[in-house]
Amino acid sequence: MASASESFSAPTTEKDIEILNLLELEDQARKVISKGPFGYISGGSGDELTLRENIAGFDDHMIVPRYLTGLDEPDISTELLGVKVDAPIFCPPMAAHGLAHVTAEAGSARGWGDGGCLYTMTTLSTLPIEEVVAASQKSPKWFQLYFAKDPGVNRELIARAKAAGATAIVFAVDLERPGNREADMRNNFHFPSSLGFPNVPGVRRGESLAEIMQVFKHGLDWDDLAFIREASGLPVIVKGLLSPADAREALDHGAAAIGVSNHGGRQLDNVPGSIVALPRIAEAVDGRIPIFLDGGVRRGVHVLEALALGASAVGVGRPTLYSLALGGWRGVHAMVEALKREFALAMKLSGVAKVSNIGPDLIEPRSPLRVLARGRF
Ligand code: LAC
Repeated sequence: MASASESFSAPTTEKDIEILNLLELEDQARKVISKGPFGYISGGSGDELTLRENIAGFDDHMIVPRYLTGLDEPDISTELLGVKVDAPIFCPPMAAHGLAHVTAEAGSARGWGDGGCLYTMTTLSTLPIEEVVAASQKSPKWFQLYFAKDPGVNRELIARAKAAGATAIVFAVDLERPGNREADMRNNFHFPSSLGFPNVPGVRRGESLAEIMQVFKHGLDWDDLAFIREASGLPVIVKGLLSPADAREALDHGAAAIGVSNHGGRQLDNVPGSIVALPRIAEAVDGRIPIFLDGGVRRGVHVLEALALGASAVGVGRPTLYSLALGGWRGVHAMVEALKREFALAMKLSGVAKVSNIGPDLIEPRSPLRVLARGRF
């Protein structure tokens, strides 16, 4: 289709990378990922208000540390829906890792798995579910489902994910059609025809995301959650919620967890940053089921803040693809370890011994005037 897609080649480097912080990975990755794919990965929708708010929203709270607690080394391990992990960070669902590196999802899953963390396999991965799992036996896995029009396809995908060891299904509810992504329009971005989406019959090579999404159901409703629960027998995380009312609906319809997310600022623009939406959702859920959050997590203190506001763990999306592009699985592993180190340091310096001790008493809101004064709005 688009001529740019025909000349596509993904980075191949496999090496440890030096990471000062996760924010800097984007500029480094821009130099090695082709223009169209980089625009697709990094871009948000519309004016990218939500894309920016995802990170900036973390400024709205301050951490209030405690001292003389006798704490030496904090324990950063935790449990996600019954699965033990080394840290409350995970790889959230993202499509087409093959845009960032030749090893694609196999590289990302291995990097996260070697870091002792959970990886989310996806419907729109550029490798089959089974190959992703084979490359990363160590890591626990969830499977993200885009709900196909054909129920047989959904059953088949769920069965394969279960056979591959997925312990939960992530039902992504916020992308029946792509948001207003101007970078993709400017670049006339279509997925390169050298990359396929082997998990989903009916998705052709060289298509745009809007074309691909024709395979999936438009007009999703709560019955579709019931279908997934019944077909999988697994806990289902309803991902993409920003409204407390939807969180209550999800609870009523048997969701095992809520994924607070605005799809990386790629869907509707000018919705709240994930961390901004979290407190009201946490209030609605009131501890009955876990809440996971993704969007804008770049710092150890961000992880701490999200957990203090009610999340059980946080997904770290774009930095996964950037570190994959820069160093393959070794790059991803380095990124995961860097964030674990920052998070452990944040726990240590705020006097928190274990993840389950992180609570609302650890933070306080920054005054709205201070936030305004920095020109955020
Ligand atoms: C995205 C999808 C496919 O491009 O998750 O945001």
